[in-house]
Amino acid sequence: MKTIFTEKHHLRNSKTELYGGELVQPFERPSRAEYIIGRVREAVLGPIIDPHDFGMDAIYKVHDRDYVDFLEVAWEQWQAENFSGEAIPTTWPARRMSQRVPDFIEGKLGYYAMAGETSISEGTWEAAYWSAQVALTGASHLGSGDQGVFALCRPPGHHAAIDMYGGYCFLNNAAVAAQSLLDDGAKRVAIVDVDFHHGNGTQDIFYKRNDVLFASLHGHPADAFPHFLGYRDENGEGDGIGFNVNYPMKPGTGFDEWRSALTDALHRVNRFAPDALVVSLGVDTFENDPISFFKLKSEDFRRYGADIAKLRLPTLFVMEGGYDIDEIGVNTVNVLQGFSQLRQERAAR
Ligand code: Q9C
Ligand code: ZN
Repeated sequence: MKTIFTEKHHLRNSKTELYGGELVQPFERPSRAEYIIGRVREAVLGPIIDPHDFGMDAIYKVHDRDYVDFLEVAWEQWQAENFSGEAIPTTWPARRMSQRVPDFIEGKLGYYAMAGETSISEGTWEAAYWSAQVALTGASHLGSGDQGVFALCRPPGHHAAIDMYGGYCFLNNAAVAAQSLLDDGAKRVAIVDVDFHHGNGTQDIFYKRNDVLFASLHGHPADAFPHFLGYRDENGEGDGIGFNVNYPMKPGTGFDEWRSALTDALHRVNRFAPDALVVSLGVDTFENDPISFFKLKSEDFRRYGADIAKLRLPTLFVMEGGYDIDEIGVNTVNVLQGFSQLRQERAAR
C-alpha cells in the first residue's frame, strides 16, 4: 500500500493548546507524524510518495471562500496587532448574537472557530494546505486503480466544517478527497469515520447530500468533544436524509461493542454501493489515549482493518487523530496491514 506524505507537516508546530485552564504543549504535535511514517518504513508497508500540488480549487468545493481567505491571512493579521502569543479566540457569536463577520482579527477568530483549544501559529495555513494536497494525491492514486492508499495527513481535518476550524483541524482533508473522487467520476462515495471524536466537520459538509454517505463512530457528545454534534438522531437534511449515520458510545466502550457499530456502519456502506470508501482514520480509540475514553487494544486495530477490507472497495485512509505517541505508529499501521493482508489473501484465492 502506498503512503502519501510530506515533511511540510512540520510547518504546523503550535506551542500552545488551551487545556484544563492552562496553555500546554499541543497533543497534536509533529512527532505524531514522525512516529507513523517511522512505523510505515519499519513495517515495509509500501512506497512513500510526495504529494502533488492540485491547487485551491478542490478546497473551495467543500469550504467557503471567505473562510479559506481568513485562514490564509489569520496569522499575519494576528501578528500585525503585536500580540505576544499565538492566535486564540476568546469571543463567539453565541445564542441571540449577530452572525455578521467582524473586521478585527479577534472577532474573526471567534466567528470562524468552533472550539478554542486550537491556536493558529506561523505556518499553520501552509501545513493545512499541504495536508489537503496529501489527501487529494491519495484520491488521485485510487482513481488510477490502487485498491488501498494511505494519506498521512497532518494537521488532521474531520472537525473542520464548511466555515469553521477547531479540534486541531483547519481544512477537511477527507471531505476534500471525497469531493475530488466525485469530480473525477465516482457517482457515490462513503466516508466512515473511526476517529474517537465525532466528525462534525465532515457531517456538516455533506449533511444535505445523498451522493456521500457519512458514518461516524465516536464518544457520545454528552461526554466527549465536540460536545455539540454527533447525536444518533442526526440523520441528514433534505436530499441528505438517511445519508448521515452516527454511533455515539459511552465511556469505557471496548472493542466488541465498538466493532458491532462498525459492522452496522459497513453494512450500510455496502447497501449504499459506493464507488469508493474514505476512512477517517483516527487511532485515539486506543485504550491508552490521553484525551479519549474507548478501550481498543493494538491488535484490535488489525482486526477492524480486515473488516473494512471485506467491503472490497477502493479505499483511501486519511489520517485524523491519535495522541498516545508511543503506540500511534503501531496502531495506525495495524489497521493498514489488517486491510492489506486480507485483501491479498482474497486476491490470491
Ligand atoms: N478533554 C482530533 O482527534 N479537545 N481532534 C479535547 C479533551 C479537543 C481532537 C479535550 C480534541 C480534538 C482530530
Ligand atoms: Zn479524534
